Amino acid sequence: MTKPVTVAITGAAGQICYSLLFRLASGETFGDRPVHLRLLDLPIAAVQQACEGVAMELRDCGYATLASVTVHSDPFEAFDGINWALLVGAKPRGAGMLRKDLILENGPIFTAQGQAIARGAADVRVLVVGNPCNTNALIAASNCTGVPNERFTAMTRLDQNRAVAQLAMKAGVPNADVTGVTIWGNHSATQYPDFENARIGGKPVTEVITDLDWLQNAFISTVQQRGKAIIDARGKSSAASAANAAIDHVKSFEAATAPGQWFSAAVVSDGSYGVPAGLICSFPVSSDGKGGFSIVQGLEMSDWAKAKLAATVAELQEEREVVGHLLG
Ligand code: NAX
Repeated sequence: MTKPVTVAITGAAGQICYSLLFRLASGETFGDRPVHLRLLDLPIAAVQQACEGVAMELRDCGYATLASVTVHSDPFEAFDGINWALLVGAKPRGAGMLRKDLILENGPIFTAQGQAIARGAADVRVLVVGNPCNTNALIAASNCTGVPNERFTAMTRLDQNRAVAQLAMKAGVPNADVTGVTIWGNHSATQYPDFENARIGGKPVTEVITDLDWLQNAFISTVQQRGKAIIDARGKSSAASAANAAIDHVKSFEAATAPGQWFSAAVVSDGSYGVPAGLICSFPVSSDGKGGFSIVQGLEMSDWAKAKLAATVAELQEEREVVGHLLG
């Protein structure tokens, strides 16, 4: 019999989770493994009731792979014995709110959840989606005694998927032809989407898209600003595409990465590419499919690209200073 997987998801009453939970339960993410879902959200009656409604709908799908779904307001209860924690829940950035204020507002959520994961879960992997996700992952990891920092990751897969789509559209090819796209740094407007190491139909991107000005300017800023563009167009932040990226992230860590390929995820730096050790920074990552992963080494970067990486790493360092008092 295949081994069950227990997944806790925070922010379960929110809009990303409404697109995410069904794809965790359906077999799409974990194959034929029975899935136990723990839905965690705030201890507010209306919020808990909304979670119960989502749980009812999950049951109503009749998925062969959904073993159980439970609703929680206590993180210690929700994180007990889990295999994956998907930390989606956070307060959204309000109008006129500075990034620093958002960091200080959401940081404490991740100190408490880090402590709860430490108490409950010996064999857990964590994906932080709630923003600012890199720094929130750093806070959770540093408050989670006994769980290695390597188990904490943050989501830049949506940025990677956005970059793939932009390159494919510009080149007039299917998305599947675009490979080797890396998002470096922070999931923020300073992120660096790397086209220098990406390929289209097996050729370097710069051989297929010869407009270097477009690559260095319009392409990068479109990916960096895509979240805002979605809010402007839809009146709400990305939800289905964010859920899709979270599924991609989990699947990529669960599977063995094909030789010579990689995916983007924010993971704890070991000093690779000059990124200070300990920062949760987006890198090219390769998974061994057995719970281990490595930062892919040896990608070449022009001086122009190195400056882009330095800028986004500087922002991560500033964020680490802002939350210094929350780091355990
Ligand atoms: P919603 O506002 O729809 O839902 C958030 C949910 O989190 C709410 O149900 C709220 O009650 C819950 N919540 C708040 N504090 C909590 C806590 N301490 N414990 C448990 N639940 C808690 O937001 P949604 O659109 O679902 O977005 C969730 C987060 O994802 C936001 O922080 C957002 O900024 C972030 N995003 C991250 C992305 C990424 O690529 N890393 C992209 C999409 C999205 O912007």
